Amino acid sequence: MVQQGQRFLVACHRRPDADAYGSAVGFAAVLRQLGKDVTLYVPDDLSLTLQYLVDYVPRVRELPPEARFDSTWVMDTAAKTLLPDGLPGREVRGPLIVVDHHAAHDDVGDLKLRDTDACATGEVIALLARKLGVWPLPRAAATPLYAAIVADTGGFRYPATKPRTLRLGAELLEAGADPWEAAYELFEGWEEPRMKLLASILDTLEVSDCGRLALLRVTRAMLSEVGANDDMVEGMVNYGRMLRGVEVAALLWEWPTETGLDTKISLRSRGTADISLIAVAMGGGGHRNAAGAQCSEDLETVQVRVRREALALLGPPPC
Ligand SMILES: [Mn+2]
Repeated sequence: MVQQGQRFLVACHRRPDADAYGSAVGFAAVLRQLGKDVTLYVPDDLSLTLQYLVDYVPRVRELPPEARFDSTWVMDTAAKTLLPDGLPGREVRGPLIVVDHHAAHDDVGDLKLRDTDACATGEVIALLARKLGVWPLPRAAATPLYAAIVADTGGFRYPATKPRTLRLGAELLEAGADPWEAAYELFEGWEEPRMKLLASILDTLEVSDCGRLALLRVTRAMLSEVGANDDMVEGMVNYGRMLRGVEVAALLWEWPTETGLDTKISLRSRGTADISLIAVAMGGGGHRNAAGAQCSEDLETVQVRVRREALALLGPPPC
């Protein structure tokens, strides 16, 4: 599929995170190295965190109407609803190949390059590049793929970090990725409103059920009070999990829709609790230790439901 084609469309899921966008930029750079014509299509706004990757392969936010492609590759996308806006039909885009590391939510893509053992979609792309003989990688691919892997492993900390992950990290550094640049851009370098938002979110902390459940919340009023946006909420749920003894952390997040306010739920767990079960019960999905859902009820109602589901998962309180 890669060898024969010449015109490639590369994209990633909506509201891209570093794994989705880094994988797309990295794969586009690999294809360029192979002499292919590549269109990197990412219509969404990019968070500040991802800005340091934008120059490696410039993206387009709209496709020219006359564009035709031999194949289309979408990164890190486990469900049809996550496909980017404006993805053209089959006659324009050719076959749709999904590159991913999530267990699939639904049948998306004509072809799948899925490895649920991979720590990130960026790892799947790096292995593909190696197979294609683009190795060592050019820096334009190494930098975004390093970002993808560092982000999805929490800086080589989460259990998906395997010896081979660190070996791949070393090879990406040899190919020109900069570890401090990635760490600063992905995990530090906060804007002042985000820091203030963290303070107000921490203020909502409720610990219950013998210290096993931590609940945090964020409302529209909290966001506007400090001038923060929704991108800045990303990752805040981890502060709940950081508390010693907490097994399930949930962040409840007011989310505007056309008709009113939904509540988004971000879930994290530590240890054996499989919180994807809570997410599924709430109409969402995800991984064992990181999952989420969106409900049409208000924050208070959702909080009661989440607590009930968490108790069902954790069993009766031991204290
Ligand atoms: Mn990912």
